[in-house]
Amino acid sequence: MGSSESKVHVIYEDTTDKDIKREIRKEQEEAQNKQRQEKIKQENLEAEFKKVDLKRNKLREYTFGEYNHIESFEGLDVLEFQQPGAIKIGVFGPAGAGKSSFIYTCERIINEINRGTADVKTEGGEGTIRLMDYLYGDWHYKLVDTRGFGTYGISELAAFSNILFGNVTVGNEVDFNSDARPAEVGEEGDVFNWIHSVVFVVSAKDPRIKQLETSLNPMRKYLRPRGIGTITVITHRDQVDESEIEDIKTSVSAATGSAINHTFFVTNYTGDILSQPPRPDIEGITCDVLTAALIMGERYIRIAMRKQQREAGSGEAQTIKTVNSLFESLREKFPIPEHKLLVIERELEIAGIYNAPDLKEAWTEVTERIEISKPMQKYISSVLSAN
Ligand SMILES: Nc1nc2c(ncn2[C@@H]2O[C@H](COP(=O)(O)OP(=O)(O)OP(=O)(O)O)[C@@H](O)[C@H]2O)c(=O)[nH]1
Ligand SMILES: [Mg+2]
Repeated sequence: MGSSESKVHVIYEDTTDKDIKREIRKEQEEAQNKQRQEKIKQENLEAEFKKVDLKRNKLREYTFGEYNHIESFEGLDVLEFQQPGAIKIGVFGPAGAGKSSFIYTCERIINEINRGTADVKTEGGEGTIRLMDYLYGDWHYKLVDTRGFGTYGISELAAFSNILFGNVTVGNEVDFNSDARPAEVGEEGDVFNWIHSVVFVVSAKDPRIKQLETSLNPMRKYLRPRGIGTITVITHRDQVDESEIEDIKTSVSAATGSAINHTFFVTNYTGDILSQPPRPDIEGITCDVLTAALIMGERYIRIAMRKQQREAGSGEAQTIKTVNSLFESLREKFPIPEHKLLVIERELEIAGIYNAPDLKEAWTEVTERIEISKPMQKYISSVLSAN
């Protein structure tokens, strides 16, 4: 072998120590990362709870008239609404939809108690039969739990209307088989005893959800001419896929007649999760529902009291003109294409304005916020001043 052949020296370095150190560093970094993420998660959760607390406190300190310009109630005796439990939020919907669970959830949030008192259906149980009110406290509103709809026939419509106008008193059974008829215009009595805000509750898992638009037709037809706007709560969000949410919302909002921004998708607190810590997602949205219901309630009380004031002045029953019928009379007078008015009607609905008195009162604000051409503004204000 030639001398050109050189020996290769392989030096073995003991890297065990280095590897261990690297491993330790990696573990430390991972632990720090995890800690940082936990901290961010905790901070986010605290921020969410702070937001919920603001909403909750606002609801606990709420006094009647706060959500509308108080001047818009001028000349109306609203003093009796400024006391605990005065504004009644009625909770209606199909049997087993989650009405009582929604109330139970509200009780947990507003009253901050660990166990709500609402009568939630248990396995094999019968569900709610009697009209009951909940949410006792200093708050100026309460929630009224009702019996679930099943047949949507005339007797259920009659019971619905009699609850709305205070003819079924708390503690009494809701009779779905009586031959009573729905309360007619002029038969409604004292506004103070009415239900002032209607919340429809529908389960996203209701097997009859597709038929609901037809089933609820009589209720929608009853509410519309009376100028009663509604809020909708879709329950069981925990049991549907995120991708289905928008479609369900659209079809349920068409069924109940609530505007899309008055349609809320919720998960209720139910028996199983009671022992779990409070959830800001559940609490935030539930507070939003109650706030929307109070806004609608105030408006309804205002138009109902104004209507009764006019009736007392004129000595005859008056009907409330809806935005839809107002626009129909506009089209009879002027050659306006229907679609142009439909767009405005939809915008007004989103703003929670369903009837002529509301539109009249909010008119300046409406012209500032909704795009309506000058000639169209003139047409609308001409029919408004005639109403
Ligand atoms: N997973 C889940 N279950 C719910 C939700 N809301 C209600 N439930 C369950 O649905 C069932 C019916 O709920 P209730 O609150 O009694 O329904 P209801 O509308 O008051 O029923 P009736 O009084 O019979 O008309 C109960 O077993 C609840 O635990 C929800 O958001 N998610
Ligand atoms: Mg119930």
